[in-house]
Amino acid sequence: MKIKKILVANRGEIALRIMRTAREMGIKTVAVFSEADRNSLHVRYADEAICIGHPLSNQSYLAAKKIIESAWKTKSDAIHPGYGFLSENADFADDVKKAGLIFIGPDASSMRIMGDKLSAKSAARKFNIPLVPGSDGAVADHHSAIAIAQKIGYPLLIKASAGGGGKGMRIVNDQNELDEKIHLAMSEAKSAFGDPSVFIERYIKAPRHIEIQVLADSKGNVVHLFERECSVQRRHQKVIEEAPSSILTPELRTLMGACAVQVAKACNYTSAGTVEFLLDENHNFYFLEMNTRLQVEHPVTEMITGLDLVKEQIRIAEGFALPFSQEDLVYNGHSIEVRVYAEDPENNFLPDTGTLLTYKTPKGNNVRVDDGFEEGMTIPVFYDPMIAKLIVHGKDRETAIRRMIRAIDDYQITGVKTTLPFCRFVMNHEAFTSGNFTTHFVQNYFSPDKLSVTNSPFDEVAAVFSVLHLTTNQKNSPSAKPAGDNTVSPWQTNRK
Ligand code: MV4
Repeated sequence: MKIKKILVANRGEIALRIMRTAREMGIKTVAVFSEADRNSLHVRYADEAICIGHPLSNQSYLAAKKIIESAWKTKSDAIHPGYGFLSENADFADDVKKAGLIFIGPDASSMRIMGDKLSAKSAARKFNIPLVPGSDGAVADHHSAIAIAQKIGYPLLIKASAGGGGKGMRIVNDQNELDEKIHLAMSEAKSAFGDPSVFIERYIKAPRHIEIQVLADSKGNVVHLFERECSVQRRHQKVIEEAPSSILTPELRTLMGACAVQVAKACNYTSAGTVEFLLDENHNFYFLEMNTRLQVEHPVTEMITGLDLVKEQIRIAEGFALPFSQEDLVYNGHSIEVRVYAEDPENNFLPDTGTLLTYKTPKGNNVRVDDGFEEGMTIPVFYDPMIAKLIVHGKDRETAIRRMIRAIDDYQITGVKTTLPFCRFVMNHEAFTSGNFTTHFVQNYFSPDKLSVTNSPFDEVAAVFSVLHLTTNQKNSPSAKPAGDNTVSPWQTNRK
């Protein structure tokens, strides 16, 4: 079925990003907004806009009934949930369908399987996906917990089945701690999620977080769009993402990609989804969980594949088969994204909401800024303090890092503190530039005093290069080709 009008049940940069693609496809757009977002860009950009209530999320962007009624009122055919808010709410996906509307995302049944970590693991187990050694199901009692712990060894990790994204996890160093930590984890899980089920896994000490983007249509075709490296995180909040990962070999990429496709098949997935893996120091990988939504960091995948993931989601929701097979898919170059938050990295990343007195985004070749603000706008206190995503592409990782540093330097924001200086610190850090880092990067290397050091390790290299450049230019003809990025078109091999 051809979709003619989409209601976007979200706000900020992702609402705008979805509407742009809809517009390119000739699809009308409807914005919903809270009273705090009356003057925001997604409201102005949409063809129609409906106020759905009070600034508090549970009275606006989480108010499923009001959103579905807005879709009816505007005669929308479909709802795109973006990320966060209702995007992984299976009941909402069901209600949208029952209301005669298309939910642009997976089926509620896939969301339910993957929303519960234990059912996700048992679905994956049936498809022989590598899992972290641990309990096969919820921890039943004291004796079975001790038996499992002895089998897998310490340290181990207790996780809440209803958790995810790091919520409700506890490390257990030895048997003395086991009982107490299980009880703590269970009561925490019960009060946080209403479900006390916990399970045990071996604790992987210094992993990398690698996730695979998948696309699945309603005809049973599933492909992967390679990986994203998301190891640079702070308190389970991703800060920097890149594609490809500097640590994967082509063989490992193919293997993990094939596993991700199997995970998608294990829950009859459709639409765009992400399969998360941990990679240990011996390059063993383990399936962790699946995110059943479009992710914040999806642009790095778009930059290296030339695809528009929202367009693919919409085409899949319309019932079309994927227009490519796995063999058609190639990636080109390297892409990095940094998240620009209104947070003060010198003050424990405290949210710093306020007005963007100066707001000038970086421009130029292979720089993309996905944001939802303009100069003079105020960042509302009610929502996530992300101002923008800054994304670059380059022919290789070093080019992308240099471009990112340039773009960070070109970004001008005053009025609120941002994480840009922190992102510059990461780009310049030897552990990052060498590719030799883990999920402990921030904990291992960052302290606020590091932000005053602005000299790049590239500065020295750049100085050497400029001397070399001068000497070679004297020898070469002035028409010598500049070292541009576009020697190969990234897009020509992507589509049949
Ligand atoms: C783990 C782990 C080590 N061992 N599981 C954190 C979020 C959730 N998706 C799973 N997480 C982890 N699970 C085992 N068996 C370490 C983490 C973890 C982590 C994972 C990915 C990215 C950043 C992280 C930071 C701390 C802990």
